[in-house]
Amino acid sequence: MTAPLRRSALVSALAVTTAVVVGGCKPSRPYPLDTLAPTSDLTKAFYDLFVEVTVLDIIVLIVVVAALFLAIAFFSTRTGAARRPSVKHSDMYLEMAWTIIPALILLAITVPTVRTIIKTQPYSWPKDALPVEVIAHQWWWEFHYPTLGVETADEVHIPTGRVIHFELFSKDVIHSFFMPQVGGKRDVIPGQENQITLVANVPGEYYGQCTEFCGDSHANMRFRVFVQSPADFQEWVKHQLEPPVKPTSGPAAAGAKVFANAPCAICHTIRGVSGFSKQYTYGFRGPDLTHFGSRTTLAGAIMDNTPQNVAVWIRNPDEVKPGANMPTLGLSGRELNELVAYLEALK
Ligand code: HEC
Ligand SMILES: [Cu+2]
Repeated sequence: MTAPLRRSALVSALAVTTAVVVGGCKPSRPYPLDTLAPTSDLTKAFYDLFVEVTVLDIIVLIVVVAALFLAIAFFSTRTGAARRPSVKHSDMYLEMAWTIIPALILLAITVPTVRTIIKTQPYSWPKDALPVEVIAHQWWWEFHYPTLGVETADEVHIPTGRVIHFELFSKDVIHSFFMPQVGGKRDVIPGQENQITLVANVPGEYYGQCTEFCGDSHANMRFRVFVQSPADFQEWVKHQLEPPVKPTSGPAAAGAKVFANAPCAICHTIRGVSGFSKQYTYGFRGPDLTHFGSRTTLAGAIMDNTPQNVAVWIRNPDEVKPGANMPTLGLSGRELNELVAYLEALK
């Protein structure tokens, strides 16, 4: 009698250890691409589903492992004389049991899964939702706010507590829009409009990343999401709508001239100063630079926006980001420094 008792103690110890290890897997913050730290209704719905299914999985695991250990404990050969298993052609009850039980488990997973799928579809959105157009390019993200007249790149700002309606378009190949803590992931497909609706709840700076392999610099196609209080968001919009800074003296003013004379202007819009012109660029356009200096990152959020990094980028974009669709224009020395001073002045 003591042997099975010791064995059942071992079984319970194993079950408890498993539960503790699995339960302890939730990492501490901050991990920027962590999907277990939801900050919107959308990511919360995914997270809840994940927890529900994981709990069910653990219950199944415990039952199966316990049955296995009990079988080992009670049916192993003890005397050395091999016991032959009974031979049966079939067992209707056993077969029914192993068909019905898995069916019930699958049903238990299906119900919350389908509920989450329905809950996270952008079937309808309220009239006061904020539309944000997301245009994916190899390898950067363009953001338009059609109702606000704002245009920016690689850094999207959204207010808390309001339905955001992302409309996803691609200029070239299939990309995927993913903000692990805020929302997504949804494919961005040329010739088709996909959508995401969500309400963000927690102000902060979050990471985004293209998650569909889209060419050489796929891994360099990142972005940032700034979730702001409605008042801070209004402030940002107001600033973005202001005309660009026009420096009148110093290196920045000289840089404005370099910008106008170099081919930068045919790909980059600076509102009221330059505009993208398709005929020279074979359709490649670059990010709107009207308020470039107010962005914290550049080139698909792969570098911090510092004068040094901007100079490195302009000197040779391809070296920073293999395959980048911005040409190397051979600028260096004073011209380059003036150009950088101008771009950074575009706060
Ligand atoms: C043929 C079009 C083209 C020309 C000409 C061009 N660029 Fe670009 N530029 C791009 C593209 C495309 C990107 C985005 C690259 C990426 O991130 O993959 C870019 C990105 C940038 C960025 C980073 C912007 C951001 O928000 O991430 C800066 C700054 C920039 N260009 C400055 C310049 C300057 C200065 C010149 C002129 C010396 C210039 N560009 C000429 C196409 C062009
Ligand atoms: Cu991509």
